[in-house]
Amino acid sequence: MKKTILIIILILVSVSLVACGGADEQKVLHFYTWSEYIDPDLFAQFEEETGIQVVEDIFGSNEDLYAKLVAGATGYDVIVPSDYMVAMMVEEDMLAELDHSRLENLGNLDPTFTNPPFDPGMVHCLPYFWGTTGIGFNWNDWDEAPGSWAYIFDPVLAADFSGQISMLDDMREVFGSALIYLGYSAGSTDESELEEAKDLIIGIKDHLYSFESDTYEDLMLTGETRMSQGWSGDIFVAQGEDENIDYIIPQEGAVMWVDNLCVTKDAAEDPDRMDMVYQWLDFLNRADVAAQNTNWVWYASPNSAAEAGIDPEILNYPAIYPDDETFARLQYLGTVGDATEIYSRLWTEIKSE
Ligand code: N2P
Repeated sequence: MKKTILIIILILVSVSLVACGGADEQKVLHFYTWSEYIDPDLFAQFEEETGIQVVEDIFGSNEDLYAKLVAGATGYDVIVPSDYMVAMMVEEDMLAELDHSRLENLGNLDPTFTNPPFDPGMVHCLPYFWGTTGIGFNWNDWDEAPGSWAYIFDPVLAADFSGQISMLDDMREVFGSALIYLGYSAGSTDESELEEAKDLIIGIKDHLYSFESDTYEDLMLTGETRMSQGWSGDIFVAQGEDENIDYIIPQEGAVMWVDNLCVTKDAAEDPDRMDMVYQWLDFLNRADVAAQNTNWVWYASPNSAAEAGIDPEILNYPAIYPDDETFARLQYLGTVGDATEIYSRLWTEIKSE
């Protein structure tokens, strides 16, 4: 009898210990980002140094990220919107302000990126990576690189790879490239230009394998696709597995973007969450960490202190760190204000065609 009582007491004590969690409760930070956009070893390294576990969740486009937050998703601490989306989120008061005095490694950032037009003075966000949106291709199919958007947007040329071309599942990126090919601004708000771009995209839709943003580089590796509209680093990572895969910034020009580490308003309400946020941001901004991260993702880093640790092959790669002549052909997507509705309507038409 005594034994039974003892066992019951023991069970009750252990249950209550588990329920309370005690002082050992796992600290968790929620990071909402693009696919394959961080060296996964950095999660373990950060947890070892700080005891904070980072839980990663993936979105496929700025619009998906925005829709999720607007629909009321809570729990995300650090998110990674691009330039124009930062501007939209700031305008809609969706981002926390950063206390720069809590970020020791801010000085590592290249001054080119520390006063961006979409968030002057980095009041809300820190630059994470930047890159371009061009064409991925396979050298087995070409003697000369396909240096024009015509290889995707001209239906006669696209027919050569019918069913083997992918485009990003990303409204602004798809319109951006089409508008550049047509000679318009990548962030046009002119309805007739946007209609023309829509017709162009619908005109080649039958030749597309899919609109795909998360695994398109894998489709190139398996050979299911031979060409893709894609982001520089993703395609270079695929090149690491198959040297015939390559990336080009077309002659007509291309979109460039800066993705940023931003903090949700939701996190800002909780000082404990903000403690973790500042540790995470400062960790990612450390020179050795930023270098390791670039060496894994193959995107250009806005962290100049990291350069010493970045693989020289990456630093000297003109499609990653473009020369002045190429740079002059790059455009930001930019905010489009109310024209977002036109984009969404035309994008739906494209998707449902
Ligand atoms: C990485 C995606 C790059 C983000 N897979 C483009 N803004």
